[in-house]
Amino acid sequence: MLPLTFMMAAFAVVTFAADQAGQQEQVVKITAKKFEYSPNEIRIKTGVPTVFEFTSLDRVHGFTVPDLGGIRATIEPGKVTRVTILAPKAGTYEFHCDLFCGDGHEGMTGKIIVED
Ligand SMILES: [Cu+2]
Repeated sequence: MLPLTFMMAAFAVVTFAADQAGQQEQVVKITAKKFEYSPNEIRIKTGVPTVFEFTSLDRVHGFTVPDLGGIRATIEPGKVTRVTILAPKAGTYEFHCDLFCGDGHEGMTGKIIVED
């Protein structure tokens, strides 16, 4: 009878620590459709440029963040619309659709939560 051999496997858990000083641009993909953005709550860091990549699943929608210098974009179906967000300070910044897209348009909102 052959002795049983047990092999011990060691699993190394590799953690990637975010390097605050050398942070790369972040990309957040967001879809827009009547009458919501998904996700509609986005967390970013102060001072880290974050590219929002929008696609529309139905029609033309808008995107604006009044408290971040009035940054805005028009999101057209069939293409990717990129907007770079750079928040100078922590806080919660509301965004909304600024192109009328039908009944329910008023509720097409979201927020950007900026943390240090
Ligand atoms: Cu709208």
